[in-house]
Amino acid sequence: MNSTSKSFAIYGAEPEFENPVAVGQLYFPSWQRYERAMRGIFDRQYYANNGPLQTELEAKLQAFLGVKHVVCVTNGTFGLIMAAQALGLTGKVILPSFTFVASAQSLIWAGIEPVFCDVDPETHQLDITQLDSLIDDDVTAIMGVNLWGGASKVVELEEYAKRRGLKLYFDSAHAFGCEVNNKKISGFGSLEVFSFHATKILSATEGGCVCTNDDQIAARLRSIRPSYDKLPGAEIAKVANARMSEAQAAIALLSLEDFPKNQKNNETIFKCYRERVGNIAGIKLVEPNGISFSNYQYVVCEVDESQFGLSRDQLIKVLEAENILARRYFYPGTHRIAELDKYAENSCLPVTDKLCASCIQLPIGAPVDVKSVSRICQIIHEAQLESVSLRHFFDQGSL
Ligand code: T4K
Repeated sequence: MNSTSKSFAIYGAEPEFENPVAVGQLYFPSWQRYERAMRGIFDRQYYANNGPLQTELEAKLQAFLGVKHVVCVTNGTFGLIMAAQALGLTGKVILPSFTFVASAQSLIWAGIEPVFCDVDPETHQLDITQLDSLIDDDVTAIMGVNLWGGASKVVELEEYAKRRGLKLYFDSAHAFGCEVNNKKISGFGSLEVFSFHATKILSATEGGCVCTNDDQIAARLRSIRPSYDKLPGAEIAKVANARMSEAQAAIALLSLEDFPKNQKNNETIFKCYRERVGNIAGIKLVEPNGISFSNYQYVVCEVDESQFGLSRDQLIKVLEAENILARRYFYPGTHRIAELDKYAENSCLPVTDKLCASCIQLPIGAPVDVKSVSRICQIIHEAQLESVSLRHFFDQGSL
């Protein structure tokens, strides 16, 4: 791509990438390994419900994460819904609004009122200094969310929750494999929930797990999951079918085996973005923070419109035309989503609002290599250099 404005695909030129480049890990094992795993399922004639692959996966995850119990489930959202039930939550739960909608929706499914907390402008993680002002007699728990391959202040949150007599758990959908003070995220708070969606570093295509060191919570989770078990000492009011299939577990086992390779590759790609976008005016790369080891699964940048010359949404349109499927995570902010907005009438979330209007997620994982990162960053750089004419193009309503 040369530096003249005419070469942008949004003006009608050929897109930079022939095929769409998605965000997300999008792990696909070799066909041979996949076939071998599926053949085992066919030989055993066993598809789901505590199958041998799910059992093997749970044991391997327990060892990898250094946590006593791993309960694999259909997806991360169901893990969060089950978490609320297993913890016996009632009343209200405080959580950041700057997260995927599933975090708050899990509370609605559990009949709990979400209380939205703002986030730290630098780290994007829950702002612990705001908690005091949000707690009333109905608040029973805090749900921390560990974002962008980083972590919220998990140790401080544990101390805080203990002092205030609140339960604490984490939506760690983005944090698989990350470490805080050289300890794997998995055992902070009463429990932690991971997502194994295809866009995550550990993929089961769809899937997730709940981790806990608490025997009773684990028994409750295992009672809820198959929709009928009543394990001793695990009284629960509601059950659900959240079983993980053997096909999901098969992919997850391969993905776990390849975690070191995928993490390393992400780290290399992330460093390449760091070098390339560092010099572009108005683009600030968010570093994974609060961790001693990151999965580097997310490349998130803040776009400062006044410096960059284009808004975040205009940049996304430029990239989309080039077949780069950058995303505005999280938009519009959980507290602005219909039916959840009613819980935010008295909330004050200026940082969340700013981030929801300015954050862009760029591709990482299997869809990109170092060479394509250079091409993506070059387009962003040229969009900045050509921002006046591109803005004129947008202002004229040409799109
Ligand atoms: N908490 C947090 C903080 C989360 O981020 C999430 C999920 C959850 C809880 C809930 O966990 P899950 O119930 O999902 O396990 C995606 C994912 O669906 C979702 O897992 C993720 N977070 C969320 C942030 O993003 P979408 O709707 O953007 O995903 P989707 O299907 O459009 O895929 C993204 C891109 O990847 C698209 O361009 C298409 C492409 N793609 C996707 C798949 C699945 C492929 O090219 N191939 C594929 O196989 O939500």
